[in-house]
Amino acid sequence: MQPLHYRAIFLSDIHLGTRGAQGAFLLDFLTHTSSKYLYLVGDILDLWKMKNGWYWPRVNNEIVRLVFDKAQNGTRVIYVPGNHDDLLRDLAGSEFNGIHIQQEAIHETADGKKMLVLHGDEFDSIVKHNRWLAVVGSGAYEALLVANRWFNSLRRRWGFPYWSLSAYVKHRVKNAVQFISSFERVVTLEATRRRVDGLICGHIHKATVEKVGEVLYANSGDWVESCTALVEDDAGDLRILRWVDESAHLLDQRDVYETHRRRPNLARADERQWHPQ
Ligand SMILES: [Mn+2]
Repeated sequence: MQPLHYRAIFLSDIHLGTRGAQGAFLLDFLTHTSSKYLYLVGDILDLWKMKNGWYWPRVNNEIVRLVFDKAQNGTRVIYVPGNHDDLLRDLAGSEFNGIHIQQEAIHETADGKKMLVLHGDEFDSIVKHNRWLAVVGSGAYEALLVANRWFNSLRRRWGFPYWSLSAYVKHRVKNAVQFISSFERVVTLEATRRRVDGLICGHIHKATVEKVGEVLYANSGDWVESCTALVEDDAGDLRILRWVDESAHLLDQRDVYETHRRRPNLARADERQWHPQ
């Protein structure tokens, strides 16, 4: 069966190594999609967690193997490290089995837009009132992610699809909203300064594609709460793909063309594909 094909896929803030990482959904996404370019836009491995409480279920190995597989089979994989995997920044300019590590990248879309790709923590010192960022990575945030996991395992047991409690709470916090809008402003100033058409980043766990003035601002979101990817189609259009919400529909649509066969409910993919041991 053919995977869903995109010209480029951007993923960020997967935080592999933490219990919050939604590895099963990510493996499902990587299995069912292919692309010419795959950008890993930082905080992919959570190396901060290596010091204490490194969490590495078997699904993580499958994810890593699949990414290397793609790199060996025609996908150009570019890894732009973030603040949680900043150790890899020392390796910028190197290549490992087809994975190119770069401090930042310029991605040119099919319709010729020049997009600056970086993680986004570069702006932390500029963005004021970043109280939300203090929450990200703190005990309160971890607690929220734990609650989110319990909440969703109950939902799953009762047959409801995945729903991000922590993302919901975050968007209700006024500080977070203020922080996100000032982050977006700073990002777009940087794009103007660098004379690019737009900027692609992660870091704040808030996926979006929007025009801010003349600048196209895109954020690939995260895989600890929202399970989002930024994708570019062959025309050069960028959009956010919310895998948990859209995968069943996208794969169904494809199957109507290909095999006329319905697929099982992907909201249960994590139960079907691997069993923690
Ligand atoms: Mn980050």
